[in-house]
Amino acid sequence: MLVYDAHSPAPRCLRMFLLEKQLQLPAVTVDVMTGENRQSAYLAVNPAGQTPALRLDNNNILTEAVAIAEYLEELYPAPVLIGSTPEQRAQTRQWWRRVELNITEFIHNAYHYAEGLTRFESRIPVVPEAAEGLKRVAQDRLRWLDNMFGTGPYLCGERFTAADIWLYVWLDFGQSVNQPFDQSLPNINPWFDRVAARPSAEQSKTLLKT
Ligand SMILES: N[C@@H](CCC(=O)N[C@@H](CS)C(=O)NCC(=O)O)C(=O)O
Repeated sequence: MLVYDAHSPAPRCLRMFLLEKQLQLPAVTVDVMTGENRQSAYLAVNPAGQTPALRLDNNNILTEAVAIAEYLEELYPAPVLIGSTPEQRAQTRQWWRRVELNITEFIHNAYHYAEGLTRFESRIPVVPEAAEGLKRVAQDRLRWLDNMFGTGPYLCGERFTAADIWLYVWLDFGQSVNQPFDQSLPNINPWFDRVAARPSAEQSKTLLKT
């Protein structure tokens, strides 16, 4: 297998997932800053032009960090990051979807339309006038998530899962691009510090070894 890695949040989600899985996979780095991912060589890997991607041993390519994580969990079930029973897996996916559909996608698009505009306007359709609204929705939905947070310590209770990884990485990214989250949220704040204290949080800032 070969990971197409990059200095960006979706690849960092995968890196943190791999670290928690204690999995070391060969990797190459794609320079998303200069747009290497939008050139023909990488488009032949992923026609969507996005990172991360995973080349399988049969040369087929998987994209979408969530799909790659699901694939790796099936190949390497332990340590468990999605679930070891149908109910656990469904629970993780429930929180994962709440996180992606309501929060991280909004953070991501708001970034494309505001702080990342000059980089992205030549790559994707951009709607600068939507940026402030998207930022507000992400913050509102984070409050909504905070209200639904159970007794913790993680989104799925006692289990640390991929849903925690995704939310953590994107909130951390948000803080670096003028989308800080509300530091008074009673559940998300201690949860964020708890996840930040995991070695994989710091280590995932570093690109995979090539
Ligand atoms: N939904 C995709 C998003 C992939 C994505 O947007 N990747 C970004 C980095 S976070 C990227 O490659 N951006 C560079 C570009 O779009 O040109 C996933 O989770 O894998």
